Amino acid sequence: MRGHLIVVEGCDRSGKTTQCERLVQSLQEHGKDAELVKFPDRTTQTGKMIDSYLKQTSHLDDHAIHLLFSANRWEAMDALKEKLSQGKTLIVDRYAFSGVAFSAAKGLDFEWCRGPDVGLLVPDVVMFLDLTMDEAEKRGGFGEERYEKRELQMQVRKEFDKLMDDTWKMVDASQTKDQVHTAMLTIVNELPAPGPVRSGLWK
Ligand code: NYM
Repeated sequence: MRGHLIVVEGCDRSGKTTQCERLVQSLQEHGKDAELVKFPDRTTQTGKMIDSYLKQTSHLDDHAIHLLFSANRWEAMDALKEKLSQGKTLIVDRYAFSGVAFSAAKGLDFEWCRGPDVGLLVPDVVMFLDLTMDEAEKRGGFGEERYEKRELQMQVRKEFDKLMDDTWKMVDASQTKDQVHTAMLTIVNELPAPGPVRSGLWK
């Protein structure tokens, strides 16, 4: 049986990365072949350009960086497909939904933003770690990277709303770390057995 493709999305400071790591660890401890995948993957050629853009050491046109984020996903697709077919469950920290939400929040056309990612692998579930901006700020404020500003994050949240459908699972990220973890683990454990790997996101 193939593995599940599980996407975790949320605004910055929602605890996503910590929870993704913990989820993978828990699944492995329960004997599941699970692996963490993170977008952007900052190790590849496109990832290095994205990294320097995010760290504000380079400037790129908004459209160009949007396409780079998408390319960074496309170049990973064959390998991810192969892993899923081998039975690996993939926990994906950000995906095309972040791509659209962040670029549209900057003012790019929403439909244009979806275009480059049309056809990517379709996740079996998207979990959204939901946290209000006040709660996010209580966690020590945002960092130094591009996009880590209150106004932009508020707009990102609105763009995420437009992308949600009934396959998404909302997780209240204001709970304790243990509660969030349990909620995520329950969602994963309740997923139905997956069918064949599906390409064709947003088709
Ligand atoms: N981001 C992430 C985008 O703008 N577009 C994308 O397609 C993706 C995957 O990059 N603020 C933004 C969201 C984050 C930033 O992500 C880096 P992270 O998870 O902080 O490394």
